[in-house]
Amino acid sequence: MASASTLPGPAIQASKAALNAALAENEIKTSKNGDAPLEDGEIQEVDMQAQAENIRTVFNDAKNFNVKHPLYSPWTLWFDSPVTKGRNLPQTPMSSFPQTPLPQTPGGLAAQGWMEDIKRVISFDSVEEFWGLYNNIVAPSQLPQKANYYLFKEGIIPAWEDEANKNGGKWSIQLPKDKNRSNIDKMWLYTMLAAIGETCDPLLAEADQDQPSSLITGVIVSTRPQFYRLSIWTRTAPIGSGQADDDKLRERIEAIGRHFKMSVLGYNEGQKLAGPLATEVEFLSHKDSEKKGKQAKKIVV
Ligand code: MGP
Repeated sequence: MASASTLPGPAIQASKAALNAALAENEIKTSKNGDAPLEDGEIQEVDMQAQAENIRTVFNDAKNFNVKHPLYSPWTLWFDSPVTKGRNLPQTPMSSFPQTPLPQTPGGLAAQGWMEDIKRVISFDSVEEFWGLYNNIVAPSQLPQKANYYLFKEGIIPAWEDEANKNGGKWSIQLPKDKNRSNIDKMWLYTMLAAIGETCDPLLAEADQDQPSSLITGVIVSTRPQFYRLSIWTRTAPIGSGQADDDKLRERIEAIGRHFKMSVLGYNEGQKLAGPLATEVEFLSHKDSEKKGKQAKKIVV
């Protein structure tokens, strides 16, 4: 997999140190060996034990690791807040601002207005880079009002219009700020870990051949004046046709919602969450979100 990394700061320094260490080691081995090139058909003997001993993960050496743990797929973090609105932000150590161009797909073009203020922060494809990023960005509890982090699979923009989202929907929960200020950072961390660890879609293994990969396209945390919102976006949404395929999809979508509520956020099955400024964990298709709630068919777990 080609590296999607654009990490700055300590994470990139650690990666560079690891790379330099690996190159230096390789140079030493080559000069020690100094072997003649292999003849046709000759087999190179490999000292597997020596190779294994050279592997240093982040657990062995936090600065000079030379092996990273790849994720199932690369992810991109996007961000918007009142500060990014209508502005081309300067290059900073933590960002690849100004904005990178959107894909020239019909979805990319249709979403241009919506995406104007949403800035692409960074892409990553390993566990180590994820932690490098996480340790260097502002936590949701410290963000200004009306800000959003969007963590989406690389190549999918955080917009209804993207091909991967246009037939999908979102599970979301709204949490009053006063009661959740101390929980929201952990909840967002667990939501991101479930996404990048690909555990959000529990029925994936039983999925039909036409839906072989995870239904999750991205996760979002939003800060609003009086509440936080966490969302998980899916590629598809049941339409309530009563057909067997649609019923099966609804089961899979509901399993995502239950996993989100219980395993990620830590609530109990059947626990009532709605109240002033709070909602249940509920699902809405993007098409219904666009209609702004008119005839919306919510699923609640
Ligand atoms: P929001 O920010 O998801 O909802 O969408 P919220 O928090 O209830 O509203 P806010 O005003 O407090 O931010 C707000 C509005 O942004 C929607 O009603 C749409 O008009 C627009 N919008 C949201 N999303 C996710 C999209 C999108 O993907 N594409 C487009 N074109 N507009 C969107």
